[in-house]
Amino acid sequence: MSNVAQSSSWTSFLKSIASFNGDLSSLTAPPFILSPTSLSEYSKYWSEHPDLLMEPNFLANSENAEKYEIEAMSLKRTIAVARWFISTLRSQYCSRNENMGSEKKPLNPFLGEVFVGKWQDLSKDGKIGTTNLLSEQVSHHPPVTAYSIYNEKNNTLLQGYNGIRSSFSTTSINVKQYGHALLNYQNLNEDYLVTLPPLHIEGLITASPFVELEGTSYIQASSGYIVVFEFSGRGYFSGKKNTFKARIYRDILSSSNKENALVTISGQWSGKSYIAKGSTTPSSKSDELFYDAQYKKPEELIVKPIDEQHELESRKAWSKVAEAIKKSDYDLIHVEKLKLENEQRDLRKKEQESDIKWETRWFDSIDYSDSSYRDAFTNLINLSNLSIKNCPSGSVKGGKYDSGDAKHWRFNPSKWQNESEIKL
Ligand code: HCR
Repeated sequence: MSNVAQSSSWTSFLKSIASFNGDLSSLTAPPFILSPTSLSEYSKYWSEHPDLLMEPNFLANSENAEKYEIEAMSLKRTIAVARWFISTLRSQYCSRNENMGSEKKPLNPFLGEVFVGKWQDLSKDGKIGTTNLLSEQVSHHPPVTAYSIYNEKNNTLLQGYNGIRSSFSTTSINVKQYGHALLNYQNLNEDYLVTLPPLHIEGLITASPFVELEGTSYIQASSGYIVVFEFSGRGYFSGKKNTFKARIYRDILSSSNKENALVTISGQWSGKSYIAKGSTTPSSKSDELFYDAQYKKPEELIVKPIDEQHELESRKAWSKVAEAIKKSDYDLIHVEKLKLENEQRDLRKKEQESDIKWETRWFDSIDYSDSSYRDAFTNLINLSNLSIKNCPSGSVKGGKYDSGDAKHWRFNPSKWQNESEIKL
C-alpha cells in the first residue's frame, strides 16, 4: 500500500472511530494496523515470568513463627505479587509497539476459540515446574476472554477474565477494562484479587498508536494488605512515559491516608522501578531497585505446531487470515475473515433453530448476586471494599460505577480434566 493510500485509509478509519458504538472489534481497520494475532493469545502475558508468579511460594512462614514474623512474611509475599504484576505490564501493553512498530488491532476471537500452551521450568533447581495456560473466548457480544494459568508443582492457580468498553475523545481512545484476576497459592492458603487498569490509546493522529495506562488498580491480599497502583503517562509523576506509583497499606482502612503506606514503589513499569519503606517516594539514587523490565526477558510459551492443533485453536483457526495480514493482502484478508464469520453465523443460527445454547468449554459464569454465597473472591471483595458487580474493573463499592449484574467467569478444573480433544 502506498503512503498516500495508507494515510487516506487511516483517515477514514479515524472517522469511523469518532462515530463508533464502543465496540472496537467491530471496526474495519486498514491492513497495516492489523495484527495477525488473536486477542485470545493475550492471556499469555500474565505469566511470561513464571518464576515471579511462583515467588510467593518460596516465602512461606517458618514453623512456630511469631505473630510479627507472620505479618512480615505476608508483607514480603504481597511485595512479590506486586513485582509479578508489574512484570506483566510491558508484554501486555508495549509488546506490539516493540515487535511490530506500533499498537495493532488484534483479531477478534470467535465464541469458543481457545489458545493453550505451557512454560517449561527453566530454573536450575527445578523448583518452578511447568506452568500451563488455557485461554477461551467465553462470550462474543460483548467479547470476553477467560483464562487459567496453573502450576501443579507449586499448587498455584491464576485465573481471570477480561473484556473492554471504549469511547473516543478528541485525539485518543479511552478503554475501561472489565474483569479481574484471582490468584490462589494453595500451599500458603493465600489469595489475591487483581484489578485491571484503565488505558488510553494515543498516537492516532500520526497513525502510530500506542497504549498508556492511567488511573488506579488494586491488589487485595487475603492477609489484608492492599496495594494501590496509580498509573500515568508522560509528565505526571516525572518526565518519563509509563510511570506508576504503588503504595502498600496494612488494610483498606489505612489506605485512606497516603502517609500510612508501609512501602512505596515508583518508576516506569516498562523500565526501572524502585522501592522504599514508608510513604516517601523512592529515588533511583538511594533506594533499592524493585524491577527492571528491560533486563528481565519474557519466557516463551510453548505452543503446539498448527498441524497438531484442533480447529478451535486460535492459530489454526486464524492461520489463513494471519497469512493474508502478513502479506498485507487486503482482499484476501477480507475473503478469509468473511469465511470464518459466516461459519460462525451459521453455527449460531443452527443453535437457535435447535434451541441449543453454546456451552463454554472450561469456564462457568458464576452469579454472585446471592449475598449468602461465600468464596475467596467474596472475601477479597469485602476486604477491599470494591464492587462485586460486573462494572469497570477496580470500581469502588457504592461509587458511581457500582451497578449491573454480579456474574463473573471462573475456571472449572473438572471440565479441563474431562477434556478429550484439546491437548497442551
Ligand atoms: C485495547 C486493545 C484490545 C484489548 C487489549 C487488552 C486490554 C486485553 C487484555 C490484556 O490482558 C491486556 C490488553 C492489552 C492491550 O494493550 C489492549 C489492546 C490495545 C489496543 C487494542 C484495541 C482493540 C485496538 C484498537 C485499534 C487501534 C490500534 C487503533
